[in-house]
Amino acid sequence: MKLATITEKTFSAHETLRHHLPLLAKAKQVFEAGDEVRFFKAPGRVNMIGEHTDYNMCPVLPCAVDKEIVFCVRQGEPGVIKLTNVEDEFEDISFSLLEDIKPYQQGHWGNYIKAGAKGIIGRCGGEKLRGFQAVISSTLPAAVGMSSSAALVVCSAQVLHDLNDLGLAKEELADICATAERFVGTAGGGMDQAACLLGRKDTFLKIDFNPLRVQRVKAPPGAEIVLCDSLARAEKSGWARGAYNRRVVECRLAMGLFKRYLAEHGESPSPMEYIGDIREDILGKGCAERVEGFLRWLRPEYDLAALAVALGGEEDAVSRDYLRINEREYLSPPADGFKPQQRFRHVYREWSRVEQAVLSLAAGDWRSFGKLMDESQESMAECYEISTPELDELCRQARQAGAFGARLTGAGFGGCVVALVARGASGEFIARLRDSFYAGEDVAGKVFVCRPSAGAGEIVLETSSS
Ligand code: NG1
Repeated sequence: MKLATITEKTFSAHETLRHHLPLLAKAKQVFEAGDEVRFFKAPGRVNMIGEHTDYNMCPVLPCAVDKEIVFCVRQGEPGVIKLTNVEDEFEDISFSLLEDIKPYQQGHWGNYIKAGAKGIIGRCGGEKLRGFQAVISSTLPAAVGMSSSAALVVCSAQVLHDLNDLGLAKEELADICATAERFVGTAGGGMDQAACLLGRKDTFLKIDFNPLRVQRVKAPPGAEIVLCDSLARAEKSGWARGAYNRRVVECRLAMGLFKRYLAEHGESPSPMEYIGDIREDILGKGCAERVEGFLRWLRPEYDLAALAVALGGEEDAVSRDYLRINEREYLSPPADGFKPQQRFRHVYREWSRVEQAVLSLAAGDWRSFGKLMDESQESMAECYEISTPELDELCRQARQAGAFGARLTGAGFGGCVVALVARGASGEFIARLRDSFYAGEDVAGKVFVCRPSAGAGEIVLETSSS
């Protein structure tokens, strides 16, 4: 569609684009009136339950939501990507797909765009790819646990994919984007990219990994999702990255120790790599009993020397085999010791909560669902140590204000709480939280209702006058 034919009226009439009016004005400044443009969106996600389970190949239960990043795209010079953000605080970026793509400094927003491009190049090669120029706009808050980072990665990959007619399945694109986002430095799992790409209106997604599988579950018609910002920030490109990567390593260590435990108890080795492999079809009957025995066998904390003894190797070998984050980095052992027992306990039980949550949804039992959310929060605070005093307090006040359940959502260490509230009661719920947690201040943009929405893809504008 020619840019000149797109009016403010067209934008305002569209259910998504009407939230991105500054995008049209900016595109008209940056592009020529005669340019053919296309629009793409990538939504954020809210994870309802199943936290820090994805990189352990255990299931999650998120939904894509109605807050998103939108790209207005025109074809660019071959092999070059250029981006302008509607927000002036984000500088313009430009890079070539034909050279080795090096990251900007840590925390730069352009790294997520580069990650998406790198993912596509890694899968399809970069030589023949058409480049693009885009102006981008977002209604997705950053660093609150709604995966704005994954939305950028996915949108960049989706645009390259569609402009070049690459014909990949959404599931494959999700896997590519999940691997690609590690370019930014977190050893993350695959939940965010899968939720962003595979979302559907009024639907929760039960996502299993290795291989990626999605079961679509109807979102509770009798309940609403309310997101509440704890106002504490956890920049995953900053300090929270180390705290996140530590959990990934501790789970890896827990699996190494689990295999040692089984060997010490006379079991022959089985092909297990992740906590999600602790299943009857791999391990045989009696998984839960073995897990209970293992939890009793583990010590609460291990330093590197104790790990070497428990794993039966040298300290150097433990570092090499377990502490690696990416090609460049290894985790430094934490001063308070590794805590595989607590981490394992959270993940294994959280997995079971996800399975139960799906059953509660099918039964229309939002109260049970809410109770599972509360248990998840307790486990994240006590065992996984990813909650904060603000998040704990906000969850408590959300329950007092009438939520069926409330828990932090996303990586933790700050960001948002997700609360499940009876349909029609969100107004009263928000007012009560405003008066308590937010001490009567304006909560616009801090507490809001989210709706499960469609996943990433092209937005087609019908006609210039519609
Ligand atoms: P967010 O909230 O987007 O930082 C992170 C990981 C997920 C998942 C959750 C915890 C990335 C890109 N995302 O999400 O894979 O592990 O934490 O459940 O690392």
